[in-house]
Amino acid sequence: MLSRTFSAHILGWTTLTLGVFCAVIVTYAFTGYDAGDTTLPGYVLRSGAPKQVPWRIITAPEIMTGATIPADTNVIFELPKDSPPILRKTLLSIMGEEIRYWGYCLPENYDKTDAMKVSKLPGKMFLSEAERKARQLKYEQEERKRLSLRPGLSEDALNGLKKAPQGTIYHQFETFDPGSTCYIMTEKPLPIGTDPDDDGLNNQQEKDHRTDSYAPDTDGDGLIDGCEVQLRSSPVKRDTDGDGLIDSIEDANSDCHYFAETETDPLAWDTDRDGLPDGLMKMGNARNTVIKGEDKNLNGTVDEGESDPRMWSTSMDGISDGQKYYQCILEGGTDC
Ligand SMILES: [Ca+2]
Ligand SMILES: [Ca+2]
Ligand SMILES: [Ca+2]
Ligand SMILES: [Ca+2]
Repeated sequence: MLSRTFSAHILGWTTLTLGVFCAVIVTYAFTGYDAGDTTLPGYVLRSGAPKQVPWRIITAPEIMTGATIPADTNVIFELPKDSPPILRKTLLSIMGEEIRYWGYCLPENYDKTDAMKVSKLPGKMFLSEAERKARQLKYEQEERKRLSLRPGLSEDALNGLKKAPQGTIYHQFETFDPGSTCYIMTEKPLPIGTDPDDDGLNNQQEKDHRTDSYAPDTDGDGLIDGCEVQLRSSPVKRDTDGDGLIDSIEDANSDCHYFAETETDPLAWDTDRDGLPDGLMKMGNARNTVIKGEDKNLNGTVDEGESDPRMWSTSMDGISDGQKYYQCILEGGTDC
């Protein structure tokens, strides 16, 4: 009985939204930016679509545990009613910077009869960063082509083309409201999910990275999981490159980016390539092991008796810190 009600409910809103989304697609096709040169909504949008594009529904409970949006599929997803509003970059991960996708959301209390009265579609459209870039490029190319047909137009005027006019690139919101129903089409698989521990990784990404979806900093190194994914350090390893400095010491300002001027590289054990590890590391072979490094007390600052892990030659005399270390050893030094 329960399952019958559930299927009826799913079917109900599927049929309802399918109609609307077909309308969206048709409308979309007439904007003239159908990305016809690429795989993205290309075959959905071209009139007389040559290929059958499958449909898939991702339910609110699936979004709560995490799911993967398949590529080249018409996907409808419903956001849980009792979760807080969620940022696009979290709900769909930060992969939109490289992956082209576009979508459309209907508000929670969407009423079909109201929608039919107005010519404008209810709800709003969202585009990934990569999709916006691609549309911008396409716009510029077309504009360039169109203008170059005009005689006497200077190269400067052509180069002056920067921004597509308002209304060409529709990207209308960054935060998804609870209970809304959305459509999405992506060129590559995308992780989707809620983020109960508020660490910037949705629950599917937490599964993919084997992190704890209820612990913001799974490995306890001081950087939250989402930050480590941006930084490309491991969210399950405190010292990703094994140089003795934990990841949050290397990303000193915790902005999730490696800044070469002031920080050491969390993905390289020898940032300045002077032959000495950033922190302290065991080196050598089974017969002869030495512990060496630059930031010997592993605190992220250059103290008395230490060399700078960001400088090949800390004293700037043309001799590398690594060479100085060997000189010190050869001279019988004990604290090199
Ligand atoms: Ca999370
Ligand atoms: Ca961490
Ligand atoms: Ca390092
Ligand atoms: Ca150095």
